[in-house]
Amino acid sequence: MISLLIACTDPVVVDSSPPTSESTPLDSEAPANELASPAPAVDLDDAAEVLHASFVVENFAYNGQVPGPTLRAKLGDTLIVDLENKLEVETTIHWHGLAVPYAMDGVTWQSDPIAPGESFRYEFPLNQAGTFWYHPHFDTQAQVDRGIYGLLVVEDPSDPSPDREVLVAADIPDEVGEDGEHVHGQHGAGGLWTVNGLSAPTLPVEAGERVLVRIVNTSNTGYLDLRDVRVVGNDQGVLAAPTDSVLLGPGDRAALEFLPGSEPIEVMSGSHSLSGPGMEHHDQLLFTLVPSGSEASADPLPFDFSGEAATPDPGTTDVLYTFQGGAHTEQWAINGEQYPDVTVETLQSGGTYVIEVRNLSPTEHPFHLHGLEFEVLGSEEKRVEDTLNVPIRGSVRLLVEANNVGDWMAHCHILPHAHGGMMTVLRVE
Ligand SMILES: [Cu+2]
Repeated sequence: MISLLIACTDPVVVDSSPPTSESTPLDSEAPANELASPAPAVDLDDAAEVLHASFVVENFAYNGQVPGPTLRAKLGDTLIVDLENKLEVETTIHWHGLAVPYAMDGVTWQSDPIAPGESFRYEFPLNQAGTFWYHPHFDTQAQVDRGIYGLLVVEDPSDPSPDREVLVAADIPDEVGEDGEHVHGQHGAGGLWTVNGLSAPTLPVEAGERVLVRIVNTSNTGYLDLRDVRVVGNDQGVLAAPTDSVLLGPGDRAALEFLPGSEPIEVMSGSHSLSGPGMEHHDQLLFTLVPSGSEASADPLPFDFSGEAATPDPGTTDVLYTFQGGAHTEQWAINGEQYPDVTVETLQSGGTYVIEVRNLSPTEHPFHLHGLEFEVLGSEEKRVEDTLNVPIRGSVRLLVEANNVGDWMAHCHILPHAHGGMMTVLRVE
């Protein structure tokens, strides 16, 4: 029994086909251009509170599917993933957005990656609800670009259940060439979005349904600029208050609620790229909700938006990161240093700290921190994230509780930038 069937007693349409050990690319037998969630992982454990999956990574896919098997569990469950590496190169799995124990984080700062032919067991409790994803953190830009990633949802049982839920990985194919270096797919260079591998698919829904779409930007370099949508969740679960737009840099996620009546709803990404808003390309259609029936739009789901105010900015700064570099040099640095030749900043476990990230470069950079969440200071409502865009010449101030001991990667999630050195280490001891 897989945990999602236990968790969802309402008639939620989600990953509903019976899992088999023979993976299929998508879980429905939908016509070729209909959007469906990536097929769920098979749960090898009978216990409701344990999700135990077995992955073989081979031919640049987990269990032969891109995106990889969807992992779906509940807050408080334990996740176990056995990974067998049948690639000809080393790999790891990083659990993007989850504050896992350091040894489970999939980074190779102090430990070796998983060699070809070797296996590794990842095991940790799921203590955060939200929309997450998993991907290698070794030769990351080449491995992620070739499709080695999957989606991970941790449900909060206190959240309301939608009538239909769809998980979406938005990606730009062929961003990195065979040499692992060349970026083809930036907006403006001809790259177009796909969702779960499909170009502008339809999503069949019923008029009057409440539809939740969890969307993850799995691209190496692209920005999703979603407007005129109802955003109910971000990286780290339900927002303090819903919003009507969201900018998702690489690695970032959102939960969108759609309330279709009888009219189709087109979901577009606006014009935003590494060069900022409106510079390089036109709006692009991601997918279209196509309702059947004639019911009127339903009322929104009763999410428990806290309305909580942001923590006042203490005004002090404990750690300052400056993002530097430029596309003309392909040299990317934080505080003038390039990974792995970096100064390790240290926080004391139990303390609360302010990190300021300043972008001194002429391109945008999404800041991602492993192992710890941060609150975005200066927001209207309280906003907790793990991936946040830092605009060109802009800065962000982040409040961090140092509650997880480890050497955590802090980096730009534009993967060619991270690969080019824009990565550092924040130690909690
Ligand atoms: Cu960057």
